[in-house]
Amino acid sequence: MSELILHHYWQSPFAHKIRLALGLIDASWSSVEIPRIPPKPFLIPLTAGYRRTPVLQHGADVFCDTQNIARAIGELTDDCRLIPESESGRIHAFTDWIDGTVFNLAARVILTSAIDTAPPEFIRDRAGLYFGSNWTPDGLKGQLSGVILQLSSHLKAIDQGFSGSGGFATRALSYADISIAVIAWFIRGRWEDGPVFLKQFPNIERIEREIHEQTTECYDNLAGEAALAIAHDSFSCSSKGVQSQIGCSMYEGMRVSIRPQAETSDPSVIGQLRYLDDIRVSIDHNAPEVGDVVVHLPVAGYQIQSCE
Ligand SMILES: N[C@@H](CCC(=O)N[C@@H](CS)C(=O)NCC(=O)O)C(=O)O
Repeated sequence: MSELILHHYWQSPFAHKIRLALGLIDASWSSVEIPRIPPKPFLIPLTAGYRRTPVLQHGADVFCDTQNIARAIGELTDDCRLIPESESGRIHAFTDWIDGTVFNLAARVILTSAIDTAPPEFIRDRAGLYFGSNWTPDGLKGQLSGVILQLSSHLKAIDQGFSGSGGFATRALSYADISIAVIAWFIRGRWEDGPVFLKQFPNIERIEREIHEQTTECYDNLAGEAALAIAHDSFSCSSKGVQSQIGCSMYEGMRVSIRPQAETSDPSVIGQLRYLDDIRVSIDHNAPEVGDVVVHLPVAGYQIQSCE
């Protein structure tokens, strides 16, 4: 069994990003398969309510959101190939934009195209997460052409950003290239026009191919109950302390709620503030199934609010 435990399901594009990230640095991991829609009984006790996929567990430390997970993989494995220090700002800014703007457009195209065929409860769940509460099937269908145009405009810009060989931000392939490859993998596999659509972007297709050729998949399977037991038997040594910020009044031990900034149906994550810097927020959480754990989220893209 590996110390890195990925809670995921195989169809998830964000989880695929992390599987590829682990694969690009030859890291081995344990796979806990979780359901595609709630309830997620072996995930929620660990995450203080965070329900998205994937989640990376390392003992009693629980890392949510792929931006944060990619960073954590570098820290936990001491391997900076995914996000080389000198390019870290550029890679994070770029992948943040891909995960938000570009992924959201791709998800709109794929969900709209599947609206009459996918299980209704799946469409309802995902539309609530990605489009907020005011969506209608006809509204989504009416916007489809405009959404495809936006998606192709962004992909064209990315495609033109490559200089013939190597990666987008670095000569060797990095996390930025993985993010691009996953968008292509998602569009190719889930939208029937995807393979033809992608032919317009030869550099993106090259990166998708090279990333999948250069990654190994080294994992074993672990039951959800066993992962909870590992958290229960572990102790987090993660940092404590709250960095001060102008105009901001947060302190260690404060009870906070954390949720995505966008309008979504995600539940809030609630706990005691343990650590906060420019990049990461960590909370102490306790549940009978896992004992004391620390849940880590990124600051960018999440609203942290006092519950006191
Ligand atoms: N910002 C999050 C987004 C993750 C996300 O939206 N994942 C999708 C799966 S690809 C999800 O959680 N879907 C709902 C679910 O699995 O319950 C991240 O980077 O990890």
